[in-house]
Amino acid sequence: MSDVKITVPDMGDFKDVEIIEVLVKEGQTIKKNDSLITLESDKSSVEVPSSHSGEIKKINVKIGDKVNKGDTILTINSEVKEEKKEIVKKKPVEKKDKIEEPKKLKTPTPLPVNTSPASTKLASPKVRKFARELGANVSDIQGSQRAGRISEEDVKEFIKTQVTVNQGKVEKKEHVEEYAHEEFGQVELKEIPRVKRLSGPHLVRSWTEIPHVTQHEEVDITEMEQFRSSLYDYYSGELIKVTPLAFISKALVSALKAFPNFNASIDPVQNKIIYKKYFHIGFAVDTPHGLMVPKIRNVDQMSIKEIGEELKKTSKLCRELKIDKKEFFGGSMTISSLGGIGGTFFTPIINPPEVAILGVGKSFDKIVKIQGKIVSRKILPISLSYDHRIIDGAEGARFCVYLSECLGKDFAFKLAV
Ligand code: CAO
Repeated sequence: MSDVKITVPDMGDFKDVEIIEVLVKEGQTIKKNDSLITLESDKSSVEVPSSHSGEIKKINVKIGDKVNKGDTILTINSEVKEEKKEIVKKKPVEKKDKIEEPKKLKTPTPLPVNTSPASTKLASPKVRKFARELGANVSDIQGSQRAGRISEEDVKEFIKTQVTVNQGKVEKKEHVEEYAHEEFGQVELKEIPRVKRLSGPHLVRSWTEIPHVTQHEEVDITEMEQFRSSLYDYYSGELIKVTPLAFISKALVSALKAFPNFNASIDPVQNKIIYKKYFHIGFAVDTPHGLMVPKIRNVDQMSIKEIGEELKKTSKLCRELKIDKKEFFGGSMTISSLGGIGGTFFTPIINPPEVAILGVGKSFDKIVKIQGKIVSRKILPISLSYDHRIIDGAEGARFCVYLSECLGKDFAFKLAV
């Protein structure tokens, strides 16, 4: 066993390339050719493979670092004392919608390197080839396997969403504007940010494959808001700042316990419903890089204060691009809260494989008549979208009513359960 430094290989004209993904962790045992990091220049993406097998002792780089040839990526405790020096080649693929065959390289390339935006996705060479043959870009495909790996089935499903069958012929849907935008005035062309590029096809799939129903509700949160603004730390006497989202998360867990169909996923292969026994809530986080939806695990076991802290911590990790990719998977249901920004009702798009999503707007004061008296109440607008294949309208309405009760005047009793 000896320590081996794995360095950034010669990548031709790649200079100061940014690391967009670190695909391994310290302590992890890796095999030769396992991908270590993904580099992205303005032309292409490259996965750098390991030249040795062994256990990772130290990772010297992080997402966002800019690296050059010879920079140390990591040190591994290798079983093999001397292996062939790593030579990594670049097979840049232009960032186009269509995947093109990589150009022939001038120098021999002993290690396989995945390149192009597609390489940021996990998929076997066979699946990549299959996708290429069908004219699909694997970077557009959502993987259903462990860690988001793409299977042949995922490629087929993706193709189904991209084509229409016309008299037996398969045609790719491509809309071309009748007039170019420039014909109407000055325009500017920019790259679509990476996170948006990745989430776009996922949203299209959800919107086109899932029959969405959205139910809107005005929830009276007057008492909950009075309580929230009066939260003080027992020992320090300081005001505890928790946003309504922490209470809403807790209420959502109660509703998920009462309505298990909402904490479920459809298994299209076995044609069955998977009921989840855990309560991992996803949160839509607005970041400069685009929308991300990390999960907060086991929310049922957390206090409102803990949920508030976890929300802050997780959204910070997203905004700094330090969140682990796995945290975007394995959720029960998602909350998309625009309450900190403004607006009332909207149509949130379900985040598959989940079957429902809760949209939250900004609370407002409303004059209402209660028991013959005109009073002002604090109202929270919510919008619940659900998959009509497994949740029917009556259940959707009952879920909203239940959720409203959990946030209503008896919230303290309801949430304590
Ligand atoms: N009604 C009224 N006020 C609200 C509110 C609501 N529903 N929700 C939050 N607020 C208040 C908070 O109390 C806080 O007030 P103070 O500054 O006085 O403390 C302020 O708005 C800002 O809250 P926040 O947005 O920073 O915190 P949060 O816990 O509510 O949300 C997070 C955290 C990560 C969800 C949020 O920052 C975010 O990114 N939201 C955007 C989500 C999004 O883009 N969804 C759309 C997805 S579909 O494209």
